[in-house]
Amino acid sequence: MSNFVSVTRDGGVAVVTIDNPPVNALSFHVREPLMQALVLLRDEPDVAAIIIACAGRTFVAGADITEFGKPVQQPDLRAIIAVLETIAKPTVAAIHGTALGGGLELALGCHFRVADAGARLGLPEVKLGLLPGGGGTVRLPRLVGPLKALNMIVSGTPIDAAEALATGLVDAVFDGDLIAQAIRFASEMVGKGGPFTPARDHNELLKEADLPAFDKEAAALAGKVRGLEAPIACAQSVRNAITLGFDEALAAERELFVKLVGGDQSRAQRHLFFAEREAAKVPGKDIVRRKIARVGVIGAGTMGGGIAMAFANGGYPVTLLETSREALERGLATIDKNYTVSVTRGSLSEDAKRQRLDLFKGSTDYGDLADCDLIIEAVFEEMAVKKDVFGRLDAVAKSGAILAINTSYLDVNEIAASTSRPQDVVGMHFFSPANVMKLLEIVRAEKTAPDALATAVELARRIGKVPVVVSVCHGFVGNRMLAARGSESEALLLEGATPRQIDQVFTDFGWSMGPFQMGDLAGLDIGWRNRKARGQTAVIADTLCEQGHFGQKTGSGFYRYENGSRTPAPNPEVEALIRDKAAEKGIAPRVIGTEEIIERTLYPMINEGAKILEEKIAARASDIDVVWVNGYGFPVGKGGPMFWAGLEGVDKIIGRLDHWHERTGKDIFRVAPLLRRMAVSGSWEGIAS
Ligand code: 3H9
Repeated sequence: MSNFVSVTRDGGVAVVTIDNPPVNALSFHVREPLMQALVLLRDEPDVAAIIIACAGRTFVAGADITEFGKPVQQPDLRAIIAVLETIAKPTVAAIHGTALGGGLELALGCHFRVADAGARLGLPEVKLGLLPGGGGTVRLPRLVGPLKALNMIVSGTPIDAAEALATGLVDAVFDGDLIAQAIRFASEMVGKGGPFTPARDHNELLKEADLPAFDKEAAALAGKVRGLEAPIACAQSVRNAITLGFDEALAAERELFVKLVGGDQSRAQRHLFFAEREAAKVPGKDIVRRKIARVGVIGAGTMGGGIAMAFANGGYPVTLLETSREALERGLATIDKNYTVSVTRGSLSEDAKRQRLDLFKGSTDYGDLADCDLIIEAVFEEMAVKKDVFGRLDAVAKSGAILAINTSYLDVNEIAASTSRPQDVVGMHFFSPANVMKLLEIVRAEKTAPDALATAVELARRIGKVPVVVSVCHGFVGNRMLAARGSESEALLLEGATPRQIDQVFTDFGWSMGPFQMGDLAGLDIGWRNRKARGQTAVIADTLCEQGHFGQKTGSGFYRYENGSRTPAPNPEVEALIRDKAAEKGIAPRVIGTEEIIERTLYPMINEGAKILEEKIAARASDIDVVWVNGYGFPVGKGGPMFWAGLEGVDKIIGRLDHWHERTGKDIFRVAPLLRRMAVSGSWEGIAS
């Protein structure tokens, strides 16, 4: 029929195959021939049943996201599903890989769904700031019940084939040749005879729906989403499926979809979807990746243990090295305990825990790292200590092994130069807890070989991380921009703001926590140690640390944490300390407004981001967004600092930075030339050279 949709026959069963690599998205060039095929097959007397299947690695993974924001070309997905539902002969979706978003909605338009045992099915639109706009919110509740549908649609998390079978989303699960078995299934349905009922006419589960229970669950979910519109719209739309007739609910879904797809939050989240994928691309066409079969981790403390778990979770055997048996036993016991917590929470099976623990081999002998293909150190953040470790590694690691430095600030070039093989050295800046946090800054040193870099990036994706390649500078992308924000947060305190007020501005903006709460959580001593190493000061934070107040771990920091609580309570001593220090410096407190807090904390971050781009520490503005959203909690609905700069208005940002520079003379407000170029061109692209 076309390059993208073909039809084959097996007796009376027609198999329509979509072939639109890489993920069979429902682009216009697929929808048009698909619609034609369905209309033809519907009316063809020799065809008794129709199967919709896909070539390649997956069933349809959704609408084509690149088409959003452009005029819709007909037929759209809704029109195709409407035609599907006019077909009297049995229609079967044969699902392998992932049936996501519009892909699952297409399948919901069929009378039956059969799936490969490894398939996953879901409606992840919420992660793009959308709701399922092809009838998913109206049809899914009819098959799996409103509560299950609500959870699937608001979380966006796919379910596996076994669960899909148990919930009634699919009618059969097969191992082996899916198409052959789907054909058999379709023939059986033909044999049984109709009429066949499409999902739209299954109202049984809706009639039984308990609206108060639904509303309670929806309210609980809404409480978790902090300023995001899409999850609320998703819940509303599923509720409409219960309270309105099918067509009315479908029309309401459309209305909500159109509103979301044109809004800034969805634009921001779509930007992040592509930005994450772009960030994982390393230039250079035919780079052959090195083979990584075993990973070595040096240091079994919090960071090393977390890194080791991250690799074991990705299926890699790990050699974990410590200086003493006791430290090693302690580290392994913590890993065991962490997995046990996951089992207790139900997120890991006992079997999976055992399999992961079996991947660990503990050692206190550097010689045991000789069979590792990548070795990452997580020892104390001090140049001399790291160089010592790399000297030892140099002596034992096999030729071609990648040697990775886990550092937040140190000069990776200097450490690489201290080895005999700088081409094999990269930086891998994990974020704590390393088994949980997604971001991984991969540091390309001056002499890092392209294949070593590409291997590290690919490995990061394999273990479920979001990698971003950065070059060497103090603090790389994330911590360097954080420093710009941090110094001004302190200055605002001295001028009259309180930690709680500043943190509140951040949470109102959409962050999960503000800078002071985050400092307390991470441990104020980390920044203190780093400042001391660089001869820098932060009056309030330094004084707190000198007095032993490191944040949550000591029960007090900018806030108080009574009786081991994690909930911050105001700390009157800190407020008094701020007043004293301000008086010492002759600063008279004044009332500080929300706008000023934003201008003096977030605008300098964007300015620093522009400098980072100018210096080619990051390759793209969108890489910076990926760092901030995945590593530091920048609100996804705002797309990261550089994307948000466009929403806020770069002219406005420059105007206010100029104002604050004139007023304070501080370098963080000196506008980067690249930011001025961005104001003229309106885009970050193509202005960094
Ligand atoms: C939707 O369906 C709305 C409807 O309800 C309403 C309609 C009216 N479109 O992730 P990968 C590209 S919204 C366009 O690296 P993996 C991706 O950019 C959609 N492009 O592969 C990348 O391109 P490149 C709901 C897409 O194996 C390449 O494919 N669906 C789309 O790690 C490979 O992607 C979703 O949100 C798309 N829909 O993971 C699912 N999807 O090579 C989104 C991917 O140039 N997709 N691309 O960088 C995914 O979650 C993953 O891609 C998937 C495969 C799990 C499928």
